[in-house]
Amino acid sequence: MTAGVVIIGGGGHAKVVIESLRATGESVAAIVDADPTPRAVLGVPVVGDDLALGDLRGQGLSKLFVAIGDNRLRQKLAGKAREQGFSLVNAVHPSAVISPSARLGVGVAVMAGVAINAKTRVEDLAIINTGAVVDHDCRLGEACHVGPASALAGGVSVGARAFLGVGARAIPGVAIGADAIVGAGGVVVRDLPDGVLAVGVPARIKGQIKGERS
Ligand code: JB2
Repeated sequence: MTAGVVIIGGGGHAKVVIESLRATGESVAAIVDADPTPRAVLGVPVVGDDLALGDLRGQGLSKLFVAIGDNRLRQKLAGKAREQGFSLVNAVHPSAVISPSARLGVGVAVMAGVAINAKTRVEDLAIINTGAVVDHDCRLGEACHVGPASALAGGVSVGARAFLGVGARAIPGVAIGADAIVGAGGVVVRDLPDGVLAVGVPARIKGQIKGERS
């Protein structure tokens, strides 16, 4: 077993990632999950927990994707995988439309039906979820998550590990801080500081997210 992508995490996000990878002709070799109970996820064997990564690397597997929705945990696990010599691949569904002038980092998930427009930059480990629209000149920070059917107008910036819930929107040029959360359907019309929870239309700050989530 020397070909194929190793997946960290065997939950809901992994299912979508596995099908995106397969849709581009990539094979998926194995999953490691905190619950190492032997099983298969969409036909991919769960071979152990994160301690199994060393063996998989030893078998010659080198490509890896962290399919964990929690932004901070995804970032942490990606760092550990890189230390073990894995290279992070992207999972970009073939139905996504990505501008030739957009730039993607590594470990990025771009799900079915996404549009990413000119000169947008997507940093490592970001998730652009199903049907999201990201217009021109946006900057999506490391390990952020733009939820399903979200829409960002031109020039929006999203901080590292920020999370936009399903159907969230942002008007042109606003900046959403690192670790901020925008609730489902929220419409961001002015800048949001780091670490706040904002909900509603227009999105209003409801509080500060305390401590590290992982
Ligand atoms: O440290 C870990 C670890 N912690 C949790 N290492 C590894 N290898 N696996 C870990 N896990 C595993 O991640 C859990 O045992 C579980 O199997 C999986 C998380 O699955 P869950 O379905 O709860 O969440 P998800 O991250 O796959 O999906 C979330 O994020 C997506 C973006 C959900 O909110 C989805 O609805 C969402 N689409």
